Amino acid sequence: MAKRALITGITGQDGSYLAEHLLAEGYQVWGLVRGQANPRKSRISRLVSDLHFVEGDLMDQVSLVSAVDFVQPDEVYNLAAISFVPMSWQQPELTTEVNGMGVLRVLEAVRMVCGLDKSRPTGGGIRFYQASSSEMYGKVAETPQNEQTIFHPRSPYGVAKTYGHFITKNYRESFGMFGVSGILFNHESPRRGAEFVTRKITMAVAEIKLGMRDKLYLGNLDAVRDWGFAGDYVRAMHLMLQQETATDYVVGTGQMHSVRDAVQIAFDAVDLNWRDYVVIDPALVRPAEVETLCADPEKARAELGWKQSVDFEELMRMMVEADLRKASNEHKYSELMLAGSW
Ligand code: NDP
Ligand code: GDR
Repeated sequence: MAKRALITGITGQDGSYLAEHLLAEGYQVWGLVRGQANPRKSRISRLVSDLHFVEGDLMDQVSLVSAVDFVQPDEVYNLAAISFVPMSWQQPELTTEVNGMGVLRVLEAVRMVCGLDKSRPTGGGIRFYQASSSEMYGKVAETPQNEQTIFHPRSPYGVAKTYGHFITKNYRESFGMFGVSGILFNHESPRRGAEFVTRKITMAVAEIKLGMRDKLYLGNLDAVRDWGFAGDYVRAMHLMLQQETATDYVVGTGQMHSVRDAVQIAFDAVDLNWRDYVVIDPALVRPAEVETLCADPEKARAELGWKQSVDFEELMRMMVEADLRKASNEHKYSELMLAGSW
């Protein structure tokens, strides 16, 4: 019998890559989806015939219990979240509800369906993955950051993720649940949301190259991140749930780059000078910035055998190429529309 996986956040960047990976591994893959005719299903449209869907929302405990009970999964991957950090200052309560309390609700759904308690310390059969984040480190105490580094989150997003992280650990310690948190550093792809800095840059570069616009507005160019490819990171999520013991892992490349480096690589890829196009907009600077993040992924490498297959330059070029193809198709389409030949 094929293993069953339930993915919350399946319509997101990571959900789409994880669904592909688990299908390739022979899983029956279920996605928790919310809302009517969810417009974001486009990321997984080519997989739709291979996937199964169940309705639910991280704000609604009953829907989560019903979903877990209906699917009877072997593995639950909790990827759903409000994931754009600046939004967490505008909607701190909603962010805390979804990214913090939402984790508790999924854990409770798993616990209720399994009837987990101390008399069943192996965890009742459902393994749980929580999408923790390097944003929990925030104002870093040491570089690089590993599983022991102290958290000092700098946004309502980071604070809520820290709650999700510890409640997962607590359910592991309290109920013997097989619950793990992957502390993942930034990972990107051509499917990355348009508001995140790498994709914002690559979309702008493509449109500038095609003459569709002439400026790119950015905030802090000095921020440093450890950026990897999302397709690599979902392999680590899966591997974490295949181990004998549940424990948390840091996943990242161990390489640091600034936003300025990302800009430079992307503009170089189309032979343009970024200084002619980039404008600093102080409104895009965050109330409390995370200046520098860099992973120490040694434990994931040693215990999971995980390593990245795409480096930062390749990643940025891959994204520029994908956005050039996309923008040029849209450009051709609008020219045909204007010429009245469509
Ligand atoms: P995305 O923003 O692309 O996807 C977020 C997903 O969460 C969407 O599928 C969205 O569904 C879903 N969602 C939001 N609110 C709810 C809700 N109330 N109930 C159910 N589903 C909801 O994020 P990513 O794929 O980039 O990230 C996946 C997870 O990993 C997130 O938890 C993120 O915080 C975390 N993370 C991401 C990192 C990264 O660099 N990408 C690094 C570290 C952690 P809908 O389509 O309905 O809006
Ligand atoms: P981050 O990613 O906040 O690290 O969270 P993002 O790409 O939004 O920002 C990275 C850095 O770039 C700086 N920056 C800008 N960012 C955006 N979005 N837009 C700009 O114009 C801009 N200019 C400079 C930011 O200040 C920041 O320092 C991502 C999300 O996927 C989270 O969900 C995840 O938990 C973390 O990565 C790890």
